[in-house]
Amino acid sequence: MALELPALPYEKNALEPHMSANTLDFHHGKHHNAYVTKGNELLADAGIEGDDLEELVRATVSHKGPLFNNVAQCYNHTFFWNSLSPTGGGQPSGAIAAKINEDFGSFDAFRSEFINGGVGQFGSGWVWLVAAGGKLKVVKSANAETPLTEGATPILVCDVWEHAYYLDFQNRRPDFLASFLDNLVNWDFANQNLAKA
Ligand code: MN3
Repeated sequence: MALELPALPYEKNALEPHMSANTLDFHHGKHHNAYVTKGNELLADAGIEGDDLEELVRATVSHKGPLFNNVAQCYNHTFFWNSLSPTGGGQPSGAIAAKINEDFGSFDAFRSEFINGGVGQFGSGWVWLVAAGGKLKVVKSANAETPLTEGATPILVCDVWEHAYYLDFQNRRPDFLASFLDNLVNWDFANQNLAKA
């Protein structure tokens, strides 16, 4: 399969005022699209094929460098768009709510750990909620790195590259992370991923 730019699962202005259509124009239409274009060139050069995006990420991890970076960024961004919802944010419900309480002690403890993880990622990267070894954990990854290749099941992700928030929040990454959790995070998607973990 070739990499493709997926349609956003909501209208471009549907996340306003928390994430602007302008941010999505650049972030989805330019940044993500550039990873698709470059990733397809490098996959063709390397003669690597796969049936789905996760398989391509696993097939390129040993290559490191631009090939893995562009393919993994396609996976990470697609996962990020699905981690957002116009009706998201706030307290979780369902199985993910109980599991967060079990593994972090409380929703507030999880919320602090997730925000601190994103703030503490020096430079570009991602902060994730993952399931690993039967437990939920907050992990961060640098640049294009993804817990998919570390044996963990991704549950949610927030992009903390500056391009994810600079147009809306300028340098205020902590405010962006708080807004992600309070206004946008898609707990239905988290529950779907937890069910597969
Ligand atoms: Mn990004």
